[in-house]
Amino acid sequence: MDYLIRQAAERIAYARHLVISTGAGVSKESGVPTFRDALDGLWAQYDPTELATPQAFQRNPKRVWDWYTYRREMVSKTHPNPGHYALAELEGLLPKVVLITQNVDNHHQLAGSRDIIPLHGNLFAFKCSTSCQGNPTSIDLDSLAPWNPEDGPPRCPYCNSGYVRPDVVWFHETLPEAQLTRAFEEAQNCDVMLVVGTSGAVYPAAWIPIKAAERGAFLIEVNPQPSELTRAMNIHLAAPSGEVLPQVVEVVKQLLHSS
Ligand code: BV8
Repeated sequence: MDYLIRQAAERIAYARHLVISTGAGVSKESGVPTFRDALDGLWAQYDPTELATPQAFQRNPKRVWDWYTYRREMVSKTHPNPGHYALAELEGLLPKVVLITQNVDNHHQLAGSRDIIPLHGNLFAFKCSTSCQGNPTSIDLDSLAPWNPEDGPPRCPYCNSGYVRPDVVWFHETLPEAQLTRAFEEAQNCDVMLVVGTSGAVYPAAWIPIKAAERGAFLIEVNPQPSELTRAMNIHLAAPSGEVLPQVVEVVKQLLHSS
């Protein structure tokens, strides 16, 4: 593994334009379960891809709202891990670093990454389910009059008819166009891409590393398991990101310091 870490660090240290693409695995060591981890207790009986849909919210707003409340409360007790901080540190070491994330837990922001493209929204942001003032009709939950949580989500304060919902991208919903367009542009212009903690199972996010590879970028994957993207990788560091990313960044710093 040390040899591969050195190989990866050499590519990253001299990258002109590094793009980082992360999935839920980068937050695993923070204690945030990935979609594929069975959630405990009440939620273990539900398939997340069934709950994270507009249809599920339409059918049973309270169940979906309660699932997100459970996840928000769980995530708010967790913190960025050394992997998040290592990725944030790269921004100050290299000429251009852009971080694309599928995650909605806000940990990259908390760890100090600045140039972030959030593809799937944010667990701690809210909007009107009918986009009554345009998409998104952002809502500050703390500014709402108290409501009875037994009744499920509160009503939108603007139209009082739509429900308040999490500002995340559900399955069968399109991703925010500006974010997706920029993510593909960055992927097609980078010379090195670091893919961390994603199964590559969800589209269109899974296309992003493929676009980079098609343009000749050097791809490095960090994932204890092979993913659906491993075949496209030049290097696969088969280790937890919280352990191996700090080691990679340490070698990057040595290389930059000695050059
Ligand atoms: C859309 C936010 C247009 C919500 C999420 C082709 C093209 C376009 C669309 C599709 C397509 N084929 C199918 C589709 C439809 C669908 C899709 O992709 N379905 C999949 C299931 C096949 N895509 C969509 O619906 C997208 N919308 O394209 O709009 C459209 C419109 C109508 C009809 C068709 C198309 C919207 C997708 C976004 C969904 N929202 N999240 C919320 O969070 O509640 S997706 C959610 O699941 C995550 O954001 C993440 O993206 C995804 C996967 O989650 P996880 O499994 O938890 O994480 P990940 O996959 O990253 O795997 C964890 C990895 O970590 C593993 O590999 C593991 O080994 C690794 N790991 C574990 N420990 C560690 C680790 N790695 C490092 N260190 C460790 N310690």
